[in-house]
Amino acid sequence: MHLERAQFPGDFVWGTATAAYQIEGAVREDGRGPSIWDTFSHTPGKTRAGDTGDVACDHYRRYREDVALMKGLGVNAYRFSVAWPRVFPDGRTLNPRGLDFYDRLADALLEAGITPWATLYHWDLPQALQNQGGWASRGVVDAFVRYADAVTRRLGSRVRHWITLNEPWVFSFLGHATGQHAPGVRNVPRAVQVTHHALLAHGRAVPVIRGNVPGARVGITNNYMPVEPFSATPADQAAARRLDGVFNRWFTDPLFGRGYPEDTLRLFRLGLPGFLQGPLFPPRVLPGDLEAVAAPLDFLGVNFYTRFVARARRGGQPLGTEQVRPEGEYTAMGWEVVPHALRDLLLRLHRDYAPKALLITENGAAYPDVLEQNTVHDPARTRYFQLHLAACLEAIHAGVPLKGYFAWSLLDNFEWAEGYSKRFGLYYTDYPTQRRILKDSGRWWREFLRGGR
Ligand code: GBH
Repeated sequence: MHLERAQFPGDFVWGTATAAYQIEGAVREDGRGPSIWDTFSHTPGKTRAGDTGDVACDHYRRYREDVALMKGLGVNAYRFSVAWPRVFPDGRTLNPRGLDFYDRLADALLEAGITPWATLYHWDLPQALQNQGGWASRGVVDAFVRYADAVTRRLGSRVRHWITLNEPWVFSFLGHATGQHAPGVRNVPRAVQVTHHALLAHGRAVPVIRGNVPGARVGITNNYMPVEPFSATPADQAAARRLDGVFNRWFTDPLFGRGYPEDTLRLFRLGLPGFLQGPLFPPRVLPGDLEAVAAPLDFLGVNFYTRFVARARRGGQPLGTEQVRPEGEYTAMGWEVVPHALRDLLLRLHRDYAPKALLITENGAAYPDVLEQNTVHDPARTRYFQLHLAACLEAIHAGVPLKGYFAWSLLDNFEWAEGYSKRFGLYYTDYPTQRRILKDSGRWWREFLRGGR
């Protein structure tokens, strides 16, 4: 495949991404308090093989080495997340030592010529706040704003790029409806309230961040799952439209001033047989909330991994909806490889919402990597990146203001409920020794990024 860096705009943002709980370890260092992921991963039966983030990639101690790895790859940006429980260990008392780490990290990145992009929340809520109701309680909004304020005051002179939340769909529904993620709550009827608190926390934090950071660039990252109908029948098209509301529009319409989509609101009241057993309560939205959620964004962050093919459940209840898994290529996560869905998604977000800028804040794939003779041959991952970068180029040529791409992930790490069994890294992490070994796909990235320079 002919793909060159020079085909992309000269000021394109090229980065890798990680998240605090997935890589840092050092869970008791420098006054850090427990997060809901510490509690969840230490609860028997919640993660594969009982894996936890206690040590992870030991990045908290090895961050200098990891910055050097990024420099070696030739990226010009790095997306990381700040661990809320390092900053507010008990949920309300500021712990400056927790911020010292991100201070050192930011300096190390800048020194290496790498622009830091910080995510404030990548799923590690302080356990103390969970004990007060967590995302299900409206009090979380003020707690998040205080946290965002503290972090951006401290880092704002050096970190200009801020992402408030990572994937509110995931932590709302997997955390509070299916219980596959922390805090492991299975309360489908109340899960929609969580989505509103998340979006409200985001919206209220945006002006606070702008106030603290000269020349701030502020956005949010959603996971997007384009939904395609299994067939052209009206029933399957309606099924796809239903899930598109639940996955995508619910988390995007309100950001762009349209409030919550009516059809999805109606659907929540009825429930989606085969998907979310209803009824789900509509969110309690107070006057002023929707205006706050719609705070103007500098960019919309897109995490893309796969699509969803939907069809109406045959002979079932009227709103029955189910997933179809077409023949094709799948990753080790069981996610279908469908690059055209990324191009279509970018075109659609541009057409329907016209954000000032779009960035791919995560894209990548897990494959069953094997370390042999100090290398990992992972041609499928290289191809995954190439195909998705080609899809990005098509979108750019069609006029989409796509400004950057972050590969998930810099190195193999704690893959949430899947523990260490799934590897997404450009570097292989040898957990017993904490050695990082560049995979073939990482080599490909290095050559790609070197070209056109
Ligand atoms: C991201 O979430 C996270 O931000 C990151 O921390 C994580 O390590 C990374 O992805 C890899 O998992 O089974 O066909 O229904 C990913 C969000 C949501 C993407 C669910 C795939 C389900 C696909 N995911 N989705 S399917």
